[in-house]
Amino acid sequence: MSTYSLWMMSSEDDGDDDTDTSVVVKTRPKTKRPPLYKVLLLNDDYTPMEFVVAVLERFFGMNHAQAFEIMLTVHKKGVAVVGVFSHEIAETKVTQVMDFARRHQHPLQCTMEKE
Ligand code: TYC
Repeated sequence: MSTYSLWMMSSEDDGDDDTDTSVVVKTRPKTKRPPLYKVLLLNDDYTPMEFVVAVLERFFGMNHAQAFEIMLTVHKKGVAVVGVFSHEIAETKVTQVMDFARRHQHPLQCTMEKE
């Protein structure tokens, strides 16, 4: 919030202008950026590839080619980061994916972790 602080340089300043050695010093306004969270998609043996592609298109705004590529990465490596968001948005994405998977009776898992 504060941009400036006032440092009194004279120990015997009686308020007269002639001895006032005050100096204005800049301080850093320490505004911390909120932490970011990775949303991870996990591989399993049962969820159809096309369902995962649809999830990535629907909830992560990927086009079909991007979605297919990320799906294949998860399939081969076991896990991939599918997005990085604020805590609230990441939580929403995880909930949306888990609800969608459950509704379609697929065991797809989606989690989040602090970056
Ligand atoms: N391994 C699944 C299959 O062979 C496909 C799959 C990919 C599942 C990515 C989950 O997050 C996943 N049908």
